[in-house]
Amino acid sequence: DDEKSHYKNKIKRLLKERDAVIVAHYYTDPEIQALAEETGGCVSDSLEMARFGSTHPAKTLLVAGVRFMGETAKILSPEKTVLMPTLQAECSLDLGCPIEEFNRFCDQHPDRTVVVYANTSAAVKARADWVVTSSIAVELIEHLDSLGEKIIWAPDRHLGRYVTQKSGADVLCWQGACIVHDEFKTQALQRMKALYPDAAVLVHPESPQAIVDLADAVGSTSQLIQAAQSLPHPQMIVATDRGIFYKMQQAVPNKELLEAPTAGEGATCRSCAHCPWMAMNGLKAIAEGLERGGSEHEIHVDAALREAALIPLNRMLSFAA
Ligand code: CIZ
Ligand code: SF4
Repeated sequence: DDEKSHYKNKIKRLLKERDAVIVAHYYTDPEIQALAEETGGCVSDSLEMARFGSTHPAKTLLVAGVRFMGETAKILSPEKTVLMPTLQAECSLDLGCPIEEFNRFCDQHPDRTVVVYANTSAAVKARADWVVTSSIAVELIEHLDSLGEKIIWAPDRHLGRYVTQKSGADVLCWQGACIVHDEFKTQALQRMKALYPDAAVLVHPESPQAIVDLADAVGSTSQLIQAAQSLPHPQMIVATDRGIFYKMQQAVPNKELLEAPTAGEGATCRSCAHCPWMAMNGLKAIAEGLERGGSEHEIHVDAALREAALIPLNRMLSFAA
């Protein structure tokens, strides 16, 4: 409608004026992903967002996602201005792993290599030996295990359990969870599988064990999009944020994508399976972020933290390369 096209036009003008590009996550709303694509930005997982932001020549990055993604962009590209639609877009994994407690945890286990998920604050990354995203978590833990290292994993307990099972490594796990993936419901998913016997079940490993056990494919957002292409099934039941449907449907235009159930007993849920913080990245907020910048929109990372966090982040990028 009129208001939307007003904001879209405004955003396009501001992107040019500010020499800016949109770096959007798969979980943002479809219109945000479409706008990122239309304006030469990227839509991807947090690993590719980091890579795209650090290699793109634009002076300004507008990160449509959650705060840790903006911080990562700033750590990798301190010379760039990093703006976000809102700095209030948090993540339950980041919030559930405060640095003081995490430092105490690590101090109690000095013999362990510290591996943290990208969904953490700059301070937690600064304490870590390695940063990982879900797309490389299993490979990295297998690699460290083959070197005989014992591991601290933080913050997602489900992903931690998953990589432990896959690798057989000695992993001590922080007990955080993603409020979106933690909500997928086993019995409702079993009923849905019975209703759609030809469907494959695609699951993000931030989901509970019982959901992972029902999966035909388990993987990061990018890996789930690949699985939707390579599996022969005509329908896909997808257990991750429904924002992923935008890019997944582009990849498999002739397949039917169904949301895995979250709302407990009964039918599938249409209002769940979407991260409330990702949903804060609307058109209006993006326009405001680009127009105003300043303390409500610009990401700053303390110089000492930045230097310390850059080391495990660069290790992640080299390992993934
Ligand atoms: O759950 C998230 O926020 C994910 C999947 C982040 C990422 O690595 O792209
Ligand atoms: Fe964090 Fe979960 Fe939202 Fe991703 S979907 S940003 S892990 S709360």
